[in-house]
Amino acid sequence: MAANSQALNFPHKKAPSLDEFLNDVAQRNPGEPEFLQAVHEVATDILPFVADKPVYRDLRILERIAEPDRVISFRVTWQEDDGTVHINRGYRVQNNNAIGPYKGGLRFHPSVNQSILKFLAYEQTFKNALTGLPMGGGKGGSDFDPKGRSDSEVMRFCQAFMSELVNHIGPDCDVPAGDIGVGAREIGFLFGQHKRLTRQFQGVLTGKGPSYGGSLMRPEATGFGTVYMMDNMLTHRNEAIAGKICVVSGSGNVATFATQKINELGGRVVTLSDSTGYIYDPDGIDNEKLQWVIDLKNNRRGRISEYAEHFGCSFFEDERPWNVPCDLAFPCATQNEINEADASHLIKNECEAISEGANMPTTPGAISALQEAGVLLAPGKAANAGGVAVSGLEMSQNSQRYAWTSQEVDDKLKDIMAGIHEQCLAYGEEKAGVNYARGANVAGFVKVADAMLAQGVI
Ligand code: NDP
Ligand code: 2IT
Repeated sequence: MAANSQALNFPHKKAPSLDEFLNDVAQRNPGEPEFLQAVHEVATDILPFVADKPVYRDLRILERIAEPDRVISFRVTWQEDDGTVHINRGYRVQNNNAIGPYKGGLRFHPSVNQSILKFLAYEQTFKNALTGLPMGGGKGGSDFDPKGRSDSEVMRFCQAFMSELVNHIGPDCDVPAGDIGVGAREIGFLFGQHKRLTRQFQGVLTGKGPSYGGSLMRPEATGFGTVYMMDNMLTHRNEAIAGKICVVSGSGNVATFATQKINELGGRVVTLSDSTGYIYDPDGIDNEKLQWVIDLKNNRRGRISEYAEHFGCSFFEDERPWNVPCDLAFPCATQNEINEADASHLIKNECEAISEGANMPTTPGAISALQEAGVLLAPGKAANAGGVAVSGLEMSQNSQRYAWTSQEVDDKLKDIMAGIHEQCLAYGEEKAGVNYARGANVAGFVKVADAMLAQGVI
């Protein structure tokens, strides 16, 4: 095998210890705590795995994935409606394209910086591998805050952002999509500007509207997929979502569609949140109330506290929902939203399982505590992969100049999530139960690593 013969040309190298590896990454990436956190979490599982596999170890596959192929940053200048000039910073991190074109979302949020986008692009590399579709890992975005901006301001920002990004993306090179702060409205403006600049109608973005090449079910895919992952985990132990009390954080794309699918499967969602706090509705957020939330967030662009006023329930300002008693938890807002104190509440309340709709929502200390307590934990790179999976299906449909029905896409999404669950079992089954985090890390790594080996030292 070509990969083995390459390895034979290398002198035997001792695998670095976890500390040596992390010190090296820390020195090369100062001031990037989120990136280091993501690399640490994967390395903890992969270094022992490669220790007796010289073909991966000597060719330094893990070290290569932890150095993005490139990080592009650029100025974005745009004007407010009153003429005020604003300067933001835009980024695209192209982490790894061993198994396909770079693929991953764009995040518009004031917290965005290089560390956050590097962690997201790194995670995306393993996540995309788990889907079984040919997509490499990338992520991008800007510290632009769409909150409180008019549609025309958002449009001008998107046009300015795309005027630079256009130089770095393409349907066979890098295909962005949405993430926090980037939904259907923003994708539409970005697509329009890309088309204007290139004079090409291309599948260069996913999450497009269905009238211009978007896949049916892409809006639903991440939230639905996160619930399918939970369903797979529970089915594996002969249980079901029906009748379970569910705590969901966030109230955006992922949280709302996760809530819809939980309702359909007979669970009861009692919380939603945003950056100002959470609402607790013990009667459950049924589909009628959920439609009200979707309108609040997508059209009126209001705050979740308005739900408590409208439906007469409690709002907890500046708090997160993890101390609410629950059977199942679905963090669907942002990174590091479950810390050790939150984990101890979940454990005390006998939460059984967590499916991460968000990327890296659980801190390392919280992960250890939850795993030790026997709480099932599906990591974001497995549990929220349904979104990018349907993005991959959107790329396939664009290439074929064809559109599948909602049912066809949903069936494929279910199969993909079942396949991800199987891969987690294949590499994560342990005496004490299934370590889904380890299973996802190793399965994702093996796929990317084998492609890198086949393609030589580049
Ligand atoms: P949205 O912008 O639609 O919604 C984000 C939600 O999270 C909002 O309720 C927002 O509240 C809340 N939120 C964002 N930042 C913070 C913060 N710092 N503290 C507290 N709450 C916060 O984004 P998505 O639903 O698309 O994304 C949610 C998560 O899911 C992210 O981690 C994203 O990376 C991940 N994800 C998204 C996918 C997708 O397809 N969209 C795919 C896979 C993962 P507020 O409105 O107040 O800011
Ligand atoms: O984190 C993610 O997987 C996403 N934001 C979706 C990426 C995509 O390309 O659909």
